Amino acid sequence: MTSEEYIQLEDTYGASNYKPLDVVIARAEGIWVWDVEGKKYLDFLSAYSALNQGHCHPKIYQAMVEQGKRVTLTSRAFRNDQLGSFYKILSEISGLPRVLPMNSGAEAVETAIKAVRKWAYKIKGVPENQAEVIFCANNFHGRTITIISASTEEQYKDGFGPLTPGFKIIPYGDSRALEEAITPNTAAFIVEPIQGEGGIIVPPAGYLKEAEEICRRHNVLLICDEIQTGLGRTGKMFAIEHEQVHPDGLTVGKALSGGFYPISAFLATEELMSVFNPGDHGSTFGGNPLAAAIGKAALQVLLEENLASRAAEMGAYFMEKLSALNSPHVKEVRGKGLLIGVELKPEAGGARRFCEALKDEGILAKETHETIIRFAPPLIITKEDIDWAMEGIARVLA
Ligand code: IF1
Repeated sequence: MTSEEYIQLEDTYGASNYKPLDVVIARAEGIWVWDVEGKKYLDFLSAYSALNQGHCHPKIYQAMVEQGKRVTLTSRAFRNDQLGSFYKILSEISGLPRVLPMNSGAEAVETAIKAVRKWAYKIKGVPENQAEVIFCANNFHGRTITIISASTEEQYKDGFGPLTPGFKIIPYGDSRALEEAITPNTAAFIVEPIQGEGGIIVPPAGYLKEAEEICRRHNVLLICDEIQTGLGRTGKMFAIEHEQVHPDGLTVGKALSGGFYPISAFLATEELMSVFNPGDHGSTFGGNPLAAAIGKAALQVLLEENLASRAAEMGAYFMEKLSALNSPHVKEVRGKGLLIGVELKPEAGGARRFCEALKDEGILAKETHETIIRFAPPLIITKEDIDWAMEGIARVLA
């Protein structure tokens, strides 16, 4: 079958909830993917940062196959021999003592929202059903009805009401706005260290640290959503490390499995996680032994290959090259590590057509918010790979 035939088949049966680039990927390895005609592309999206280790990493694959022969699913009604060691490595790298394993990022965020609300009622003493959670404008934390209730993107909410109450929205990067939004009923502030979908928005230096101090002062929990910024992407294992921020809770997902399997988790302090009693919360696949084995291997690869510091080095190199282009279409190059956004000027006609042109150069990148091209390759990318890509990027941005 040709790409066109695959597209036709997909469009005959599928819901049209995405508008993908028309590249039909049949094989992937490391930073490269091949379409059904055998054309090769460099993957600058990494499935929105779920492939920090690169496509089909052999070590993670090996762990999946080995565990897949032993036992894949026990449910949490029973125990298994993989979960405890997965908890341990995740707790050690995050510095948080307790782990609640889930599957998708949204489920980890939902877990965090449940935890902070219950903490407000049972520990802070907020009156029942009065807990408030503060989010930032332009946030992205997932697609469930509760999570989109905190979104400022109209399209994400349109037609899905009635929405979940109890959320307040403040501008991103403004710690005074945070302090002003806090009331005696505030349970938590949930924030991305860098806004991904929002357009790779890096907050002012010191913002997260100020937010941490304000939350501590007002007995409000700080939850950082590191589902996209975590696991090496911004040049540290977690983006909060850039400012030595210590949140009460953290959500992780995406690269937690190296792209092999949906794995996410909510990590928290003893006090916050203590709100969950047996039977309060869970999921059929949450904490399954196959996920745990894959997750352990995915984390070991990050550590053994020093992917966080590689992201810092390669990201600095790549951003310097992008800025040096001095493209007439580019308004700003921003980001941290290998989470990079190139914002185009309004008169450039939108990022989509640049992404189409990049595809013809063998480069897969995705636009966000109309005018921004996101560049987030696997963290294993080398300077030679970047130099190769820069030739095509330079032609398109010229
Ligand atoms: C889509 C965006 C990125 C996330 C953060 C939680 C989640 C995500 C910071 C939920 C997921 C994905 C969702 C995917 C595209 C992608 C995305 F464009 F939607 F916003 F990365 F920026 N917190 N982001 O980035 O995790 O439930 O998806 O596992 O919905 O199109 P999930």
